Amino acid sequence: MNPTIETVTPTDQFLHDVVKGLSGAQKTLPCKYLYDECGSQLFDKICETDEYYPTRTELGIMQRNAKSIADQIGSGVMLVEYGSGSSTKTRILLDALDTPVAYVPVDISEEHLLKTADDLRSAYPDTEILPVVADFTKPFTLSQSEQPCFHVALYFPGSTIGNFTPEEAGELLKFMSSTLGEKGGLLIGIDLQKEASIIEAAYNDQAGITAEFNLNLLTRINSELDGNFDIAQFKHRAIYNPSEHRIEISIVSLRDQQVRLDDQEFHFRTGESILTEYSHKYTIEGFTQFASQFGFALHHHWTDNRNYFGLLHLVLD
Ligand code: AVI
Repeated sequence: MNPTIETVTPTDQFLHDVVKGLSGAQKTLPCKYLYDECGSQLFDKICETDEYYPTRTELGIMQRNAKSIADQIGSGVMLVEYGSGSSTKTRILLDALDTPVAYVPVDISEEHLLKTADDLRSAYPDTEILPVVADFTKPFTLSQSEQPCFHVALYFPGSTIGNFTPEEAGELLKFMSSTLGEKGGLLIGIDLQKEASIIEAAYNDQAGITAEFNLNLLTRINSELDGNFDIAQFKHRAIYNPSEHRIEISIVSLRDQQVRLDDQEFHFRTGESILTEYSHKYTIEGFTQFASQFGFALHHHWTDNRNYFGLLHLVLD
């Protein structure tokens, strides 16, 4: 007799994570679920708002320093990107690098990944494009390039590391250091600490796109998990916590209410929050110190004239 193989579908996993998150004393929802198709489109719109400075600041750093960044990375590299959403920045890098052997985008979203890979294949015929469908926070196998590659450069732009708690970020750095060979390096973007009002404005844009992005998580729960959140009875909140150096993004209940999900009821008090995302802000020195615990040393860094954003090239010590 065949053994029963139990598979956990993405919907089962989503339901499990949502129920677990809403059952704690502080309700939470994992930020990775913010990015369904609608959420990803809203995120792209956030990046275009006047207030959200990180994307355009990082892009400016890449454009102004492409040659110097490419020189630091060196020739004949296999460039591995964690996430594949930033093809504008990737192209700046691929254009500047000396004979990159392969480009390996790693992303959980297969459709988006394969589309990006196809576009890059036509634009860079001399570089092998080897997409990997995987959750980069878990161990995965790197594809082998046909040509010999001298070293691996991990590219983690967008200050996505800031969305991880320090414990999770440490796990990821540990895992990255085990992926890199001796001569490899990590090129990582981090959002830098600055006046709280500038950070808060970036996560509370006037046009309300960040609010829409955040509340879309409830819409997603309603449609995919048959929930009955009344979206109009919740609001977006983003506050900077100066002692933890992070923006804390939540969804706040506007009244006392019950929500049904699957066969369970969840109660919300007026003013009760669901924490949906952290976005940590670092200093160059603080992040360097943090990364040193996992064997990395700062090789070079680039920033903008306002010191809003940092791009760090770290190598294994
Ligand atoms: C993807 N990540 C780096 C964004 C950030 O700034 O932390 C996510 C975001 N959430 C709301 N606005 C932007």
